[in-house]
Amino acid sequence: MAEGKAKKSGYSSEQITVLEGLEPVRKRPGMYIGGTGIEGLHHLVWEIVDNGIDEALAGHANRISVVMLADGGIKVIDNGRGIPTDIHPKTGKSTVETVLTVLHAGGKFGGSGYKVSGGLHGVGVSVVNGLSERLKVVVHRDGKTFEQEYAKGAPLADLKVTGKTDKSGTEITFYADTSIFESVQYNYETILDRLRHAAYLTKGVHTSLEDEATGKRYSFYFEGGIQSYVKHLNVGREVVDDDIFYVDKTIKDIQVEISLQYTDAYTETIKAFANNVLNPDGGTHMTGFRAALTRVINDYARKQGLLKEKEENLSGEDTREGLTSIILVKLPDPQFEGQTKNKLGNPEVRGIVEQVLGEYLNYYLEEHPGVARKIVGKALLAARARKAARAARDNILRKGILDGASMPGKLADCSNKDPKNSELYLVEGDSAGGSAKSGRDSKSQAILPLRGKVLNVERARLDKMLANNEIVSLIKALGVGIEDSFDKVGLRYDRIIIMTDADVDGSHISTLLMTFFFRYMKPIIDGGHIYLAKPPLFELIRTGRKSSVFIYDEDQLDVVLDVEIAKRQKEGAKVTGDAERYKQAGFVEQKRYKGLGEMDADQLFETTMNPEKRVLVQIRVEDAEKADAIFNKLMGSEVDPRKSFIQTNAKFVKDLDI
Ligand code: 0RA
Repeated sequence: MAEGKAKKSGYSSEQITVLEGLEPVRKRPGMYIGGTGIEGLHHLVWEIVDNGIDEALAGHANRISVVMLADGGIKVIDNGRGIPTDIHPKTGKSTVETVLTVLHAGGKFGGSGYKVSGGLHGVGVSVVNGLSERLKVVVHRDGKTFEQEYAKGAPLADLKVTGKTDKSGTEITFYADTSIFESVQYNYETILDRLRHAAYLTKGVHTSLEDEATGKRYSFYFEGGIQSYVKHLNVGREVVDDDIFYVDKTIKDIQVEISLQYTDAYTETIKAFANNVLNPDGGTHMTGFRAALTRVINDYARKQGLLKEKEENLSGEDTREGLTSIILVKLPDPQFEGQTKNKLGNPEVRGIVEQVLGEYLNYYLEEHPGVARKIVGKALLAARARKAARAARDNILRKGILDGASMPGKLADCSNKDPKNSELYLVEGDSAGGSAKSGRDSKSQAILPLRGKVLNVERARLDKMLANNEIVSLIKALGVGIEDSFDKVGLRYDRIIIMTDADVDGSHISTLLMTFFFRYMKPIIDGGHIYLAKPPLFELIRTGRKSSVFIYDEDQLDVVLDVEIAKRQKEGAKVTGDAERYKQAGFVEQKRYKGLGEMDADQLFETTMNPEKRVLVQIRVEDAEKADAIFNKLMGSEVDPRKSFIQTNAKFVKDLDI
């Protein structure tokens, strides 16, 4: 256990604040778990797991296991202290029953009890009980095993001793209420991801997941905690040095853990957590981190004469180029800000993080002069490139290339000038671009063909990007400018639709475009303006082209063939089992489309561009963020992870013909 973490427990039953019954939870589940969809359902699991994590953080548990039971239930086991079993003075019931039936009676809201997991969850195990058809709790404590069962939050009997034990801990099995949740189907990967995270963020904890139905199981333990996390994030990237900086220090009840390592990437990956909850919008811990990093690297560079007296300081951005870091703070009373509570607000955290990183990073650089020189060298290069990029951009802006007055030659614009009724297709290749131009609805649909591999956004700096015609055409066509001159208000199209072949190059180009939008035009993604077009994968041809059926994915192919075969059988047609499935279904041909180029202009419009029939997939920020991560992996300078990545990653590689 790290210093300062294992507080004296000092828990007693009176500390548990009793609020109210569980009725409100069943009436308005959304208030407690966000909703009754798949996310709300998983929230039940997080709630119990987080209680186990709290035990681990308080130094009393090191193992948390989740089992997806074959009968649909979820069982969560921890080896913590076990929920106290004594009679609670306020309720006259056991503390177990109190914790499970009284809202906010987790023992963690009354002040001095140590509560770490914070933020949006931490609503209490009673919420899970209230939303479960059945729940069973088993507690191992003081040499005895206790059990109690509930239905819809109400105890079926008192807590009973059922045996002797030398273990301690809590086991909770619950069956989410099917009359409340839209579905009670849990997702293995989602739970696994959460448990992986928990193991990274809680040093010394083992987490595991088992799915009884499939027999799959997996467990996590990361000796290095967030150091292992940084290592994991940098798989596939060339690191500046193998050594990973790490500090764990507690000042005034605030524990600060930071791990960092530089890579040759041009982007930064910095994740800040408060009490194990990710804060996507940063906050006071992030601010303190940045301040310390900039200061320490500049001071070191000056002291070593790597930065001359007359040279200006390295900017914060320069010092973060290629940086991968995890910042984890733990504090008794986290405050979250902003509409989505995505930002840590506690003002005292800033100075403490700055102090801890300032002091220890400085030691680190002094003790690792080789690493330090490489880090400073990289920041100096970043500064130089930033200046060059600015000069190149200013040059381009001066020439008015991006000013929107002139449209790129390759753009076939739509006649409609109102963005609301305009959309832009970004089409892979000049030939598909040609078909799209002749097939489109020219009133509302504009076409911009993009030739070949657009450009490697990872390696390319803004100056190089602006030297690329395709990118300049794109920026001009959109009318929003770039970087300092970026303004979403100028956006000339309401929908920007990426249309590529369903093959390696196509997925590469769409990943790349999404990465470009993510890095340089995020507000456009936030606004929901970016889409992927889905061209058909198959055409089922009947005699006479008119009655063709276009199919967009393998599942749909199965369904359509099943339906058609059943229909024909019902109509009494002879269906021979040996024939190909499409023949059984009464088609003469099943044609596979490998690319947009195989369709003529009319077909392309009908299958992929016609607003009445086409399939569009809206790109959300999470998708673009994933694209960005995939991009980093694909562009990483090491070959092996790239190869294994392509072999194991389904989504983008699914329809590829490799
Ligand atoms: C109330 C007080 C204490 C621990 C817990 C609840 C507790 C709850 C859960 C739920 C799942 N696993 C859990 N483990 C512990 C403090 C215990 C003490 O003072 O001994």
